[in-house]
Parts: sequence; C-alpha cells; structure tokens
Amino acid sequence: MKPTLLTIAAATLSLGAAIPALADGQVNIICSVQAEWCNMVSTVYARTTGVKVNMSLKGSGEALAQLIAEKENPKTDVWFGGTGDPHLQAAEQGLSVEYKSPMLSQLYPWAQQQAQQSAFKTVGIYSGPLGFGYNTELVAKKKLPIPKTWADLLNPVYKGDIQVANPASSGTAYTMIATLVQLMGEDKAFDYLKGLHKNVSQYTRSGTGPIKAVARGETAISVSFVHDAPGEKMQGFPVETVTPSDGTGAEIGSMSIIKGARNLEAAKKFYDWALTPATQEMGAAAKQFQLPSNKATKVDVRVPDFKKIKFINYDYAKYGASAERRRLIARWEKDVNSLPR
Ligand code: S7P
Repeated sequence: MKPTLLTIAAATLSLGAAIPALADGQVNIICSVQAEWCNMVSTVYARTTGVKVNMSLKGSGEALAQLIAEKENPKTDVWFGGTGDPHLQAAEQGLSVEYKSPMLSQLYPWAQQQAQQSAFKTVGIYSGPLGFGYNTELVAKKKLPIPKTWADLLNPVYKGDIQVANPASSGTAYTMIATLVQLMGEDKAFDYLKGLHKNVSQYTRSGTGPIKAVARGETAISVSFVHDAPGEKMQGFPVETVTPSDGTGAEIGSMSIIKGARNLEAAKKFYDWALTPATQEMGAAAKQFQLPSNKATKVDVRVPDFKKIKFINYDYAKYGASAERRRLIARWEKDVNSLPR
C-alpha cells in the first residue's frame, strides 16, 4: 500500500514516545529537499503537534545565502536538509547554534561525525552519492555511450549534451568540485573542469535542475545525486544513473538550528522529531531516496546501495570550511566559467 500523509500521520501518532507532547506555537523552517518531502514533513508535524509550520523551500546554496543575509535579524528557526558543506559553513560563521539532540546516539557514525565536527551546530539527516544521470531514450537516439568514469564526460561526443549545476548557487555542484579536487588534485581537477565546460550546455541554478532536465529529455546527461533519479523514474521518465567507477563523493544532508531562532524550544522539538525513524521514512514516501541517518529507519529498496559504490574519503571538515568553498568557487568562476564554450 502506498503511504499517504494520513497513514504516515497515524503511524507517527502511534509512536507516542517518539514524538513530542501536543503543543501549540510555531516553527519557521527552510527546507532544502524537494517539495513533496518538505510538504509532507510540514503537514504531518503540524497535524500531529498543533504547531504552526511556516516553511520555505530553497536549495542548499540559496538557503545559506538567505541565512547570511538574515544574520542580524533571523527569521528562520530550523534549516532542514540540503548538502552538508553549507551547513558546516553556517556553523563556522556563527549562523547556527549548538544542540545535542537525545536522538544523536541512534544515528550512523557519519551523521554523528557531522555533528561533532561542527561542535554540534548541525547533524546529518541523510546521505547520498554523486553520479551521472542519463536519459535512456536520448542516449540511444543520439547513439551516445553511457559514461562510466569522470574522464568519459570529456568525450567530445557529449558536446552540448551535459547539464551541471552552478557551484556559486548549488551545494550539489560544490560537492562535485570538492570531489574532483580530492580525486585528482586541485590543478588537474581544474583542467578537468575546463574540459567538461566545453561539453556543458547549461549550468543550472539548483542542483536538482539537471536530473529533471535529463528526465524530461531536455539534455542527455547530468551530474547529479543519484538518489534524485528513482523519483523521476517513478513518474514514468526514462532516466537511469551510474556512479563513476574511478570514485565519487557523497553529501551528508544536514539539519541546523539557527542562531537567534525566535522559536528555539519549538525548533529543538522539531529537530528531535526529524531524527526519528518514522519521520525519516517520509523521504522515501515522498519519492526521495537518500540513505536516512537513523540506524532504525527502514531503508527503501530504491536507495542506492552504498556497498556497490567506490567512494573517495571525502574530507567534510576541509571542504566544508567557508574560506575553502569561497576560494574554489572563485577559481571556478575565473578559470572555468569565464571560458567560451
Ligand atoms: O532533495 C534533493 C537534493 O538533491 O537537494 C538537496 C539540496 O537542496 C541541493 O541543493 P543545491 O540546489 O544547492 O544543489 C540535496 O541535499 C538533496 O539530496
């Protein structure tokens, strides 16, 4: 049976001990996963607790930019989801506050590590690998080979057929740059990015743009989180993914409580609730297939099998530092994005 908002709400209510007592009040959330998941979280939380949820949707790069802009007068209590690097930058820049949730011990080590290295100013809520998406019909029609390695994307046959997000606005694209730098060394990674630039038709604002474009046949190939593809496939789009056999990075999708939150107690309660297995199962119910961070969360069969993927040893602390992100994005703007295509 397909879970609906009401069955999930009922399941959540039946987990009495795992949810906070019914209470009024409100919580203001920036949500950086896709709309269906954000809406489900918002609706179920409001219905089961009586708390008013004001939610706005923003990709992770844009969410960080908003929090920086609001720093002196924060309007947000919780930032839910989005790639982990900008959450670490928010922590470093004093935009989020320390909170040690009683749920922490239930999380996988990678999620707890995200908390520890930010002095408990953020926490991992899911993880997902970076890879390539492709439109099965378009690659067949254009007789394009399916890319298997990062190097494959430089093949001139893909000219104009690849979409990637813009790292200045997208946490997904920044994860790609950080992955390549760690995989190849910085200078070689930038030579690579210059080569890739020749094949890129468009740098999208948001990280999910390219896989949606692939699904709809607007481009043949994308660099994307592979967990974003099954949801498109479930809508009937001809999309598949592959993770590069030479190694890839993964995001640690995160959650933070904002410094100066006007509804701090409500924010902490939402945060604890968001780390419960019942809440984390809403990701898959909303057709989003990241690996949930609570060890007890049921893992949907469409979640990528991490054991089958070759991962680099991603240095989240180094590449989550503000200065490093600024420097790498500035270098990309100067050395890559300024080049003609
Ligand atoms: O929900 C899909 C997802 O790919 O989007 C999140 C994030 O907002 C992407 O942000 P950018 O637009 O800044 O790249 C990811 O954390 C998540 O897996």
